[in-house]
Amino acid sequence: VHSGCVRAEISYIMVKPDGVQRGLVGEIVGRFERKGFTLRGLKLFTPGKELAEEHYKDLSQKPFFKDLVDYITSGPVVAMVWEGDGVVKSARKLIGSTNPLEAEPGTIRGDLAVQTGRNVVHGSDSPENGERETALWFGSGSVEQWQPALAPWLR
Ligand code: FUP
Repeated sequence: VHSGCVRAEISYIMVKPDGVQRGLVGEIVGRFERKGFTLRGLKLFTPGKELAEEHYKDLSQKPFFKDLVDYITSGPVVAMVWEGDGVVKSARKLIGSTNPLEAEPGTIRGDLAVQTGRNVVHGSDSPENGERETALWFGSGSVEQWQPALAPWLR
């Protein structure tokens, strides 16, 4: 339960270009909906190099950085913001390990992916990065504020 000025936790979740190309958007969105998180923002577009580099700036020294940026900018992604108590950690569990071969069955990557470099979905790794990435992809203050019209015990 959140009172007026307390900001709920948000995570930036993205269906990567391989997920969009493979027609997995509905499957992935559905898992977050069924879990019970609240969708705050969603858009489909092809990100530019600058945006992808900023998003993955912590990995800029890694040998796979260029391939990663090429992959993320290769076609449309579905950028989303999901809100809820503990959403960052829970989303990481729903997504599964970075290497899909090590991801548990039942997770998105465990069920739907094979290669680390084509692991279909991104999820923020901390609440701070949830805020940072949301501001980066959606602009600060641009996500929708709404409450599901269901009674809390039905969410
Ligand atoms: P994750 O938080 O699970 O998305 O993983 P990281 O932030 O460590 O990595 C971000 C992305 O870099 C991964 F989704 C895929 C890519 N990557 C590689 O291509 N090779 C690696 O060895 C590690 C990550």
